[in-house]
Amino acid sequence: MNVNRREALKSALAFAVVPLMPSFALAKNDGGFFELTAQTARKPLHNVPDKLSELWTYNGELPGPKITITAGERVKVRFKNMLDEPTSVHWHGIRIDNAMDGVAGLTQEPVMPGDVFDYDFIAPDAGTYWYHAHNMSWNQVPRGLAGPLIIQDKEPMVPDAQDITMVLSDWILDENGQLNTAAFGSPGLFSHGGQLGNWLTVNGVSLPDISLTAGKWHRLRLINASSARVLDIDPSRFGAELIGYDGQTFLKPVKTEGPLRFAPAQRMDLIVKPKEAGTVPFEMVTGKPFTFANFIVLPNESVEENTIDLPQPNDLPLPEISAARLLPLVMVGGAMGQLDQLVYKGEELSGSRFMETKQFWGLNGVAGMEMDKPYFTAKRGETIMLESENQTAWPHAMHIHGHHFQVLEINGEVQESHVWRDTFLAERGDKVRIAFVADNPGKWLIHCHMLGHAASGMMNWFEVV
Ligand SMILES: [Cu+2]
Repeated sequence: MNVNRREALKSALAFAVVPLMPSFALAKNDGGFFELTAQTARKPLHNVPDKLSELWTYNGELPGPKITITAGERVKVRFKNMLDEPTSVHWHGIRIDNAMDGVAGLTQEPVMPGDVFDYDFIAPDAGTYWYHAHNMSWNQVPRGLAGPLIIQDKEPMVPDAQDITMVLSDWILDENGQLNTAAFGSPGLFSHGGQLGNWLTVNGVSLPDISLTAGKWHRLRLINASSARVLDIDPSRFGAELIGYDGQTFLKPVKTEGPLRFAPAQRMDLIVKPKEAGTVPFEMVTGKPFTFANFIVLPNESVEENTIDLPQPNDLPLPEISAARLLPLVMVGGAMGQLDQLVYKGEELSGSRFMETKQFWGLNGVAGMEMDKPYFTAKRGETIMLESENQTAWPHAMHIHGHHFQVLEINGEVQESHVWRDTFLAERGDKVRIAFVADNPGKWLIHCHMLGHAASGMMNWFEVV
């Protein structure tokens, strides 16, 4: 982000009316279905008037409308595709019925232009989740096809007004501040860090003000909807404490120190009770802190209790470590990596074949997936332990569909708290050991959530029978 443009943006913002928080909740129709339509819409990404971008949206909104439902309830969504390209909707992080997982080509046929598909599933676990396109994700998500899915606790910990969802997105903008779709799918981006944007928004707005009230507890639900950018967020800089990751709340709040790496697709739940009125920046703290939203703390006479009870954690199946099947998950490839060690559709890739196939990454030496050859097949109820090793020069955010897993060890260090995740970040050289109970029957993806990496090889599937 160049400084001049930022200055220009600031002066433009001084005259723009910035909504405190867009209202983007979704209502149900008579049949109990939420109506969700993929459609184009022209929106500003940078809030400079006249510089609109043609985006692909859900219901013309950015991000997609917030779908809120209570844990254990049925989610019914009538999805209509009004785009010119087939698409599908994935409900990220939900331990969902396989047929509803929304993976075009694996769990369903893509929804063709003009067609309708009914998603109908039980959302068993409370927490912060999101939904996004899962057909050519590398092209569809960074055009805007993503939205929040909030599974509310049966007894919400704070009132609605203090329960704040923040969808963090980065965008690839050109020098005019418009979406630069010409850069999408470039082999250069795919083979390096992925499609990194150069502009950040919160809930689709550049540098929004988000109102909090002094003396009151707020829950902040952060969703990293970026295509590849790992954000560094430091909750201690604005007095917040961490209460959960990827939809799963902890037993008690954790005071963190310094930046937390926040990978694409991950969620971070925080609580904060601001002491006094004022403006507090919300920053990305990679290098020099960069403010991309401001908390406007409003004055208030009364002060709530010093502590707040966290919701009951979800009841997830505990891995049986002694009986676990250990499998390797070796990430290879990419620029400055082991490109010569990849096999794609049974053929060893070399030389010009990388550019022809656009496959640059692999898991266990294999680029992409073969429909007749799962990475592994698990017996329902079996504990699977994955020993991942990132042998590439780049970070990867590995997502497992349909299951949550516990992070057991990072670089040989046993993780005492065994945090639940659905997406884990593996930095260059990292060895991460995770375990989960494969208890959800069906065909499930495991892939990097740097969407360009997934499209260029870092994707496979497993089956639970
Ligand atoms: Cu990756």
